Amino acid sequence: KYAFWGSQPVMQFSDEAKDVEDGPIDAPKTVEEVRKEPYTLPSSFVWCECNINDPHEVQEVYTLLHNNYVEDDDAMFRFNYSPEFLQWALQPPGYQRDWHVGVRVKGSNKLVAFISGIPASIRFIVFSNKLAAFISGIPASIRANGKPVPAVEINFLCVLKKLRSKRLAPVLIKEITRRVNLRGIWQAAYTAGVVLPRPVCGCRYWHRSLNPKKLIEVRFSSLQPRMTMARTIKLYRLPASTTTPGLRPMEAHDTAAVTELLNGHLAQFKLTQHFSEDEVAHWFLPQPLVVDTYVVDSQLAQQQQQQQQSSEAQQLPAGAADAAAPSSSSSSSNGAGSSSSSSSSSIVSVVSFYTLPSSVLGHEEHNELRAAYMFYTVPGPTPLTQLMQDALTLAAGKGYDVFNALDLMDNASFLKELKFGIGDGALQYYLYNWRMANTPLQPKELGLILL
Ligand code: YNC
Ligand code: MG
Repeated sequence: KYAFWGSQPVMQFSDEAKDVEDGPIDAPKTVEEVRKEPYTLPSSFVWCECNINDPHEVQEVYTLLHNNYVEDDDAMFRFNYSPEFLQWALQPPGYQRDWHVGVRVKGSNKLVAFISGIPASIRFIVFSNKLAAFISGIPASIRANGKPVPAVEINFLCVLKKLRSKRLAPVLIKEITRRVNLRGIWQAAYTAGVVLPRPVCGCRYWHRSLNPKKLIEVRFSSLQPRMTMARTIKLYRLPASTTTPGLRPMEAHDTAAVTELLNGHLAQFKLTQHFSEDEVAHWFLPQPLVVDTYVVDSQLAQQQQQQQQSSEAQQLPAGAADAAAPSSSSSSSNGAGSSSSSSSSSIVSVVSFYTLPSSVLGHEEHNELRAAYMFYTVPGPTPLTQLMQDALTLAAGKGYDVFNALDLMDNASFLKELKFGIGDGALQYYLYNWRMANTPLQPKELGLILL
């Protein structure tokens, strides 16, 4: 069992006793010690770099994944990452083209396998249990001592269906590891549906129906006992507009403020990512059908409130306007005006989601499920449930069929109230060449979202 993973520097199922210390598993190495030649492929295949900027090459990766990437257990749905999404996901600041690794058939040149790595600063909390307990009275921003470690996130491992079970995957993994090590990076994070040695955290997906009729038609969900379609549609109906004052799409000039909010918020989690401003601009600035980010702008909220007050005042009989003004200004209930941020920015909250449709396999009427996935969110003074209700409202308005979220970070606090249902199957988080004390983490201790 685990012929490959048993030989790798990952936490093993047999070594849980070692989990009192944090840090690298392998003895430190230098770049000079890293093997210079690519690993050997079976003789009919060759390595290639996929140029994701090239419309033809990104289409080749798209097609490989479209036909061969992750499916649900019943083979009814398959992830269908769009070419635009792949360009976003694979080309963050500092991306390396030789970490977009393909395998082609000699002669025909057909792309038959792929694996990718992207740079990311990962913050691992490095306290032993005792120290963490002792220190938990100290504010999270200080407690999260973890200096971010340069690492990679590995994703989009895929082998053509016809070439499965031939041990190609371990060769792809060793080759990307070599290429990452050649640049002096020794740690990685990745997720998978399968259980491998040894998860640092196990999460579950939850699903919120936005278009219940279609979800039932494609058998993503089923009509609950004693529920009619009409009642189901009514149950999941969302308001026509959002409720948080000052909510608007993120713009480029918000980048510094969002970076500060995001890193400050994420510092409380035991395993998370640290973002530079360039990375925030890349990962969060809205791109249609790729990523959507909204901010709560307290200045805008105030303006909206004043506008509302003056229009209310105009509707009141003469003399009543003065009396009405103070009471309505004190009725601001969402707290968006009370930024506690030290900077001068008026951004107090962030909410984001990305677009990842699935192909519906073998259905006469429908061929695509339009899914939004919750990305990083900073509630700030806005109640998280309210912020997420607005995200659902926005996603429904944009025509998504379902909104998905993991049970990590503080998400358990809103999932049931906002009518998410738990999905089948888990998403396991893994670290390469890093041991963490006190694993598995609870999902609420995890602050890392991979695409
Ligand atoms: C998987 N998902 O256990 P053992 S997630 C990692 N991640 O090894 P073969 C996997 N390993 O048990 P196949 C894996 N699935 O002998 C299987 N394995 O130790 C292990 N599916 O290899 C498996 N994409 O080539 C076994 O299997 C060995 O032909 C068997 O290929 C596997 O992207 C796969 O689910 C997944 O395309 C390519 O089934 C294929 O079945 C496929 O005989 C559909 O492989 C798509 C799919 C996976 C999505 C993902 C994250 C990948 C992380 C890889 C590990 C990265 C480590 C860090 C590297 C950088 C380090 C630095 C610094
Ligand atoms: Mg294989």
